[in-house]
Amino acid sequence: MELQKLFYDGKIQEATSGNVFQTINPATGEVICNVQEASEKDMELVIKSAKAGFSKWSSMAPVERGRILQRAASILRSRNDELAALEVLDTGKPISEAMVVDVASGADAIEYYAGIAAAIHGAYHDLGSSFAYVRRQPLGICAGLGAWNYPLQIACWKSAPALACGNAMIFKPSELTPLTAIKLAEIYTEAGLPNGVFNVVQGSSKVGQMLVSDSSIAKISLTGAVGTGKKVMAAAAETLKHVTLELGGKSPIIIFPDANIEEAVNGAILGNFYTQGEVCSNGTRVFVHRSIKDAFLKLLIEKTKRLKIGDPMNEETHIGALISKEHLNKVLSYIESGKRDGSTLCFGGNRYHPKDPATTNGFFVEPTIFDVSSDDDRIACEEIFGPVMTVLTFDQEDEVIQRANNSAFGLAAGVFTSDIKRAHRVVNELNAGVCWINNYNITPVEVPFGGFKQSGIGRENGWAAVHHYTQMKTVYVEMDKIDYPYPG
Ligand code: TXE
Repeated sequence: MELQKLFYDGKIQEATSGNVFQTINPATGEVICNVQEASEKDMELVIKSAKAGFSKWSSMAPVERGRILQRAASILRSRNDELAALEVLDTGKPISEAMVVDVASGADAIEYYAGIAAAIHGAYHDLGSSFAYVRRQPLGICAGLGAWNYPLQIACWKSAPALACGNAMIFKPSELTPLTAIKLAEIYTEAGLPNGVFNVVQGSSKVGQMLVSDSSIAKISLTGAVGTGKKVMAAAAETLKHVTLELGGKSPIIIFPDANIEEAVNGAILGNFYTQGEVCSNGTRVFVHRSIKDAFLKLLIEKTKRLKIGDPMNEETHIGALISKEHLNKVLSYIESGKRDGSTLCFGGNRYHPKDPATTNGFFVEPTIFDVSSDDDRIACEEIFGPVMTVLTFDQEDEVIQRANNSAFGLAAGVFTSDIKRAHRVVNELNAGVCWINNYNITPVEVPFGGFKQSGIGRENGWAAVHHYTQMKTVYVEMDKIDYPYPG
């Protein structure tokens, strides 16, 4: 694949840093291509382009902005298969997922915010002899910092509301998955987006830091690790930027005795092994009531045995490759710590080498299930970000709520029960930004997504994102006269 570059002023541009980095195919361990890293000089040109783009875009009628975004959504959908294959090449995730989730969920977001663009409104306040109105205005140039698990979806989830609200965006994909954000930039341009409104820069955290520290940038939206969120928020304070953070999690799934066990097993598999476990909202602490624990584990292992690991481009594959050798080793080290801590390894627990010579050196690990005896074990507390499920046993409702909430994270939670009162009673007590009852990881763009506590700040999707990508201006209109303010 050809050398990857930057995108600003409506077209592909050479970077001038002289630095290139490689992007690796996780399924084979081979280099896909080189990517140019942006320099400070490049960033100045990108910001200049974004300023020009913002000026044009923010003065356009919102309904026209919506029309351009609608066109972008339909072009994106028309290129689903090509972009899904490219995302698989870059991330190692199975094609069976990318074909139905990654591009489609990005297009859904662009389509949803295209419809909202002309509906963004303020308020009118009758003050008697005078009146006031409140209007929502764009922030200016917003920066998106992407993670590597859903590169194209993240680029869409950040750019769609930003652009619908009249902002310009500079997006930096993760250095581990640089390939699809540029395609989105080309699609936006083809749809009629003015030059400079959506720009893509490539590089590591060094380039991310250039964005966070630049005073021309009004807002940062990050998806990434908790540690990164803290660094970005601290650095953004220097120029008092708006910040939204989508960070990690170690979310609970709670399965009560009256749950449909097969559906609970399906939910636990969906919430732990889909995208080989590289999903921030995964329910990796599965609390199962003691009375159904054996039946749950038996069916879970039976279904997990059927999962096929291997070449992500094979439509039969369920478990693809982890993003990098380093990440594979991180996940394997957690598995080893689980074995050392005395948890019972019920299934998996090893690196996997497909027989196919093309993928035998890929970064594969078996879907792994631990029956954990202590909530304090590392594998039951820390985000592993791989296909490693910890199963914990509980007896009482108030006990499991306390244990589920006993985490620095608060991203998501799942509750499986057929008792509707219990479902809402428990969800009411869970400290999590997104909760699912009798399902898991379903994230329609219409509803907000984001976490409590260390899992982040702010929300993506839904109308909530409009509040994060606009600022309110109050206008007071005097219809009478103004008197001299002092007596006499
Ligand atoms: O995130 P990183 P990565 C978590 C998960 C995973 C970890 C690493 O725990 O193990 O994040 O994933 C840029 N200033 N999630 O590498 O390292 C960086 O270049 C400015 C959860 O994706 O946090 C990248 O573009 N920018 C997540 C982006 O920030 C900086 C999904 C994220 O990088 C920066 C994926 C800095 N100081 C991983 N440091 C989710 N919530 O879905 C890094 N970056």
